[in-house]
Amino acid sequence: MKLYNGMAPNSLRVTIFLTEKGIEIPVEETAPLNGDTRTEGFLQINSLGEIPVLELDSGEIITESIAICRYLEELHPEPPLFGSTAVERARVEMWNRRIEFHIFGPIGDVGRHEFELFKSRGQVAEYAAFCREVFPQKLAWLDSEISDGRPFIAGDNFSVADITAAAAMMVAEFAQVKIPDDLGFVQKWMRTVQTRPSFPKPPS
Ligand SMILES: N[C@@H](CCC(=O)N[C@@H](CS)C(=O)NCC(=O)O)C(=O)O
Repeated sequence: MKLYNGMAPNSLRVTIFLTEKGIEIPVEETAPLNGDTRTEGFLQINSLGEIPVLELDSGEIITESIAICRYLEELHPEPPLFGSTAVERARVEMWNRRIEFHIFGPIGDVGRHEFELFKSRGQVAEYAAFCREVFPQKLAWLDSEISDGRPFIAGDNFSVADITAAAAMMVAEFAQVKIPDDLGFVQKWMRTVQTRPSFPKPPS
């Protein structure tokens, strides 16, 4: 197996997942900022020109961070990061999708329509500004959802939904979008996940 991965939010999801599982896979460093994902060679591997990409020993290619994580969960079920029971698995799926659409979506679109990397692909400044407005509203929604005191987004256990949300927060940090101070539950959740050994340490 080989993982094409690099410094990018969706790649980080897989990196955190691997560390949580204690799995090591050979990594081919692939830097979107250097154009590595848009070379002819890489486009043969993933026609969308994106990382992460998992290449299996059979040569089969798996893209999409969540699909890669799911495959790895099948091979290494412990510790479970997609839930252990039917209802837990449904809850994790539900929350992962909610986070992808409502949290990662708007902040990802800020990046897509503002960051230098995407300039040549067309950017709509008004849309980026709109997403900057929407993001804190969505965080307020998340804050009220987790105000029941659960430690993690999908309940009592750390899961891929937390990893997806944490990656979104890293995009927010890069885009210099602050989590509002009055969102105490989201703030508390951030502090909890940031202390996990699998999380990159913020620069001191
Ligand atoms: N839905 C995909 C998104 C992958 C993606 O957007 N990857 C970005 C980095 S976070 C990328 O490689 N971009 C390079 C480019 O657009 O050139 C996933 O979850 O893996």
